[in-house]
This record gives sequence, structure tokens and C-alpha cells, in this order.
Amino acid sequence: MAIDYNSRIPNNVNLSDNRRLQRALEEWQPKFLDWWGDMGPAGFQAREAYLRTAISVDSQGWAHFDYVKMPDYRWGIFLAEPEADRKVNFGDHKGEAAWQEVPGEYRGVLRRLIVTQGDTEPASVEQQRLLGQTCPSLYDMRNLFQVNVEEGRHLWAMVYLLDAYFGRDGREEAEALLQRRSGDDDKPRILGAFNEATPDWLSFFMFTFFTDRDGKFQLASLAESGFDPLSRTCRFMLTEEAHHMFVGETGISRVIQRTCEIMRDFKTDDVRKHGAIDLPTLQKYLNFHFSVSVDLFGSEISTNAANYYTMGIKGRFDETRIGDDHKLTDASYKVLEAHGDGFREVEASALTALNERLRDDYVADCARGVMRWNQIIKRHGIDFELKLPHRAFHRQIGQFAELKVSPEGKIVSQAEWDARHHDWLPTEDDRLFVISLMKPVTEIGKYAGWIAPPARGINNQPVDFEYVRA
Ligand code: BYC
Repeated sequence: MAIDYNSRIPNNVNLSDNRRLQRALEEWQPKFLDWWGDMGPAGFQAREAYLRTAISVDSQGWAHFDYVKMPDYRWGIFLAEPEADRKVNFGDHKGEAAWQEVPGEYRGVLRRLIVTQGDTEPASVEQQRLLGQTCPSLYDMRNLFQVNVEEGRHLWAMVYLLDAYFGRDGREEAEALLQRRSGDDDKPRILGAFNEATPDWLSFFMFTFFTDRDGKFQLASLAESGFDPLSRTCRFMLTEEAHHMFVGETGISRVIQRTCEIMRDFKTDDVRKHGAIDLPTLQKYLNFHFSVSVDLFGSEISTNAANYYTMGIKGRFDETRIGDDHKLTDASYKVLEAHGDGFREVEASALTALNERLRDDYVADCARGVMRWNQIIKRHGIDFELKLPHRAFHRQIGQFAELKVSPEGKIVSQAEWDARHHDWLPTEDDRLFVISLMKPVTEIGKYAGWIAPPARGINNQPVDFEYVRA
């Protein structure tokens, strides 16, 4: 489906046929650009970056690469192709035709979910705002900007839904999405992880691996929605999300690669003095980012999640591939509960356990990535394994938030936590050390000493391509 690039807002939703919506979005556009100017990548707005833009939503058309100054990026509204005769595939309305309009009784709930999803997008741009100034290479700088402009587009995707389907309330929410600020005491972003700082590139790679992966699973569940415009929007967003996780996974792989090379070449574990990041520090960053990201799935037992499902608004990951009744009224699902100084599995209602089920899918996906990282370590003959911490470790949300739990999954006393948490989470010293490595490298084809160059460039370009130019 071709995208109309001639209008002020590129789109494939026939915006020019809907004057009211077009006006609402054209009024929001300059406010978005002001926000981008204030909160987007600091210091690089006039530079030309080699970015990918969608020119149509089919598999060939959306990967068009060219140099662009970020403020000139064509943010727009792109929905995946409609599926003929699509149905609501789960919950009380299973089998009914998918909704093209918001069902009146679900208006509030849907708006809330769309706002929560939308809020994460500008939040991540705000969190990453200063990273361009310490990039390890032009290749990495370009990847950062690609992620940033696409998060901006994901905000557009949610604002489109708010403006198109939620009238005045939707317009107010669209404004509020540009008012909240990541980490702000008075008007913070909605979800915890999006108020954490991303002060260095190690944090950025961990964020794009762990937190963008939450995006993958949340978007995939919303892509199952009976509200068809939400489903189509999320399906297209998922194609962009894949690149963000690639940036995270390969970013950490390259850090590990460099660390292992130094360990091997200098026959030492003390790689810090050679300007690399030691594996135990990587483990601590991993522990932190995994734990704040598993929080994003909400409480283990959630009536909200049960309601979203029963209403047909938010499904499971790969809902239509699961072989059950897609109603779950009598089904159960295993969840963990604290028992002694550890945990045991108990049966819970499958409906209220839906957050936990999605978290299970997420944890399994993370584990596959960690396994690939460990293969790099193994290939270097080094006896060290990165591990995902126990899911109850360092939680702020849900039933484990009250507990102190070690990464191995042992419930510990406050005193033991106080004595040991420096071994489990990055300390001030660790953070200062990582930040001390963050010196910008902007010469074409050069890479910072703490990270290996990528195996290949973007869009078949060489690794010494001028990915960002003056
Ligand atoms: N922080 O029943 P509960 C992405 C609130 S990432 C703060 O436990 P529920 C991206 C919850 O709102 C994907 N508050 O949870 C990645 C509720 O508040 P109220 C983002 C939290 O509702 C990288 C209360 O606690 N998309 O795209 O079942 C870069 C009890 O709720 C948190 C979505 O999240 C938290 N971590 O599920 C860029 C999808 N967790 O109602 C982008 C839309 C829970 O009592 N959101 N609370 O005031 C949802 O589906 C659900 O809102 C949640 C929570 C899964 C987040």
C-alpha cells in the first residue's frame, strides 16, 4: 500500500479525506517538532544521518535509506495492510467482526492502554537525548538516531489513534504526551523503566535489548486487539521495533567481544585497566535492566489484564497460534509465589495470570539472546556465563516488590541485601567507570576501544561508511 508523501503528514490512511482529523494532526505537528527540538538528540539536529524511512508498508517499500536531517524526517501515519474479514479472536466477543470504531463501553480502557503505550515512545527519546555526544562511532550514532526517529514515529502512531477515535479527550491526551517528561518529579512518564536515566551507551544497549523487547511483546499483544486500527498500527510498529532490539543485541555482543579479546590477549580478568568493561560489571547492568523491564509487565495477578482480554482488547503473544478456546474462563496457569526463602509454582486463573504469561514469553526470548552472548564468551575459551537474574530480583511492581531477593532467587533479609546488593547491581563506582569510557569517536571507520566494530554495516554499506555527516 503506497504512502502519500505529498501531503504535510505522510500517511496511508487517506488523511486528505478526513478534514477534521487532518486539521487536528496538523495542529499537533508543530508542537511535536517543538518537543523534538527541545527533547530530541541534543546537538545533532543540523547533521545529516543515513536513516531508513518508510515509503510504503509492504516488505520492500519501507526500508528506504538516505541522508536526512532529523527535524526533516518524514514522520507519518503508517498502518499495516487490512486483513480481509478480520475477527475478534479472543474473549467474550470472539468470532464477531473486528471493530473499526471504538466500542463505547471500552472507550476509557482502550484510551488508557493507547496512552500508556504512546507515553513510552517520547520517554525513550528523552532518556537517550545526550547519547549522541558520547557515541563510540558514527555507525552507532546513526543507529541511535534511527531508534530515536522511529520512537518519534511510534508516538505519531498512537496520537493518530487518539485523534482519530477519541475526539476531544484524545486531543487532550495527545497534548499531554508532549508535556510529561522522563524522570521529572512533577510530571513523570507513566511507567517506571521510562523514568530511569540512560546515561551511557552500555545502558543504551541494555535498554534496547531488554526494554525495547517489552515493546515487542506488548505491541504483539495489542496487535491481536479486536480494535482493528490498533492492531494494524501495532503490526507495522513491530517491524520497526525489530531493528531496535538488533541494536541492543549486537551492541552488547560487540562489548563482550572486545572484553573477551582483551582478557585473552592480556591473559587477565582485569580488563578495566585496558579500557574495557569487565564481565561482572556487564552482569550487574544486565541484572538492573532485566529487572526494571520485567516490571513493565505489571502485577502477576491482574484483574486489569483479565478485563482487557475478556473485552477483546489485548490478547496473548501469538494469540491466534495458541490451540485453546481463547476465552480462558475455566483455564489455569502456573505462577510463582514466595515460599520459605524461595518460590514455588501455584495454579492461578489463566485470565488474571495473563501478565505473567506474557512475562514468561518475554523471559524466554531474553534467555535466547543471553545464550548467544555466552557463545561469544565460550568461543574465547573463557569460563564465565552471563545469566538472567531470578524474576523476583529487584522488583518494584507486583507481589515480589515487598521482598528482597538475590539474583539466584533466594529471599534474603534486609541486612543481607544491604551487604550484597553492590555485587548484584551497578554501584556508583561501576557507573562512573563506564561513564569514564564514554569519549566520543566520530572519525569515519573508527570505533571506541571498549567495543568491537560491527560485523557488517547498515544497508550493505561498509563499516567505515560516513553514517552521519556534517
Ligand atoms: N510502572 O494490574 P497491574 C515500548 C500500574 S514498551 C508504573 O499490575 P496492568 C517501548 C498500572 O498502570 C511497551 N506503573 O498492571 C520500549 C496500574 O495502574 P492503575 C509499553 C505500573 O494494568 C522501549 C497498576 O500499576 N506498552 O513500547 O495489568 C522504547 C496496577 O496494574 C507498572 C505497554 O505497556 C510499571 N512498570 O498492566 C520505546 C502496553 N506496571 O490502573 C517504547 C500498554 C503496572 O492502578 N500497557 N503499573 O492506576 C499495558 O498493557 C498495561 O498498562 C501494563 C500494566 C502491562 C503496563
